[in-house]
Amino acid sequence: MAFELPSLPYSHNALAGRGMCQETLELHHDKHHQAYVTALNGFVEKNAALQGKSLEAIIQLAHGKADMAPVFNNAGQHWNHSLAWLSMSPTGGGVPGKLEGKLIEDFGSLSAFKEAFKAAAIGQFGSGWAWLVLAPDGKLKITKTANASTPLVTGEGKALIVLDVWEHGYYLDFRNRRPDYAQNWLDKLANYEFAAAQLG
Ligand code: MN3
Repeated sequence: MAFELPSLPYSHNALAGRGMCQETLELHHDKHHQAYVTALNGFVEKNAALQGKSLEAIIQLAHGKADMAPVFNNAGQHWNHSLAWLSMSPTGGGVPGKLEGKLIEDFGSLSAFKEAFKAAAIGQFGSGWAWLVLAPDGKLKITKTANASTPLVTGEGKALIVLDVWEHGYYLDFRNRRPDYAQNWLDKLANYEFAAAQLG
């Protein structure tokens, strides 16, 4: 069965008052994300080894294989974007107590967490992603990946929420100002309720 573009969990203009305009979501979700899904389905159609496999299994299978780089890139981008939409909310920015306690435990303070996350988002040279993960040692950690890579293959932990720092994610709203995009996402868009729910 072909992979499908997941619907946005909010309307295209739901984040417009919080720093992400309707056109950004129309292009980013309906065009960019759809293109990754369409390309992935094209590869699966032509390669029996990929058929019937979950998205996660395809990502693991293609990881590190030069001849499967296009498969990895499109599968990874499908997975990363699917999580990225869930990582934002029209009521984002509020940190539930349970998660706040753990952020303070693992980063020292909420503002220290945000500074570290922002530094990762800024420090990712070129295209990529900044992540809050639950590391194998049980601590919350921040990590970044390039291009289509994902914590699914880096072994850094379970991805809780992710920020897309590809330029297509922020250029309409913030032009070249990635630090402002990251700060706005942390303060007004990030779905910390979803991150907390994922902690279990
Ligand atoms: Mn993107």
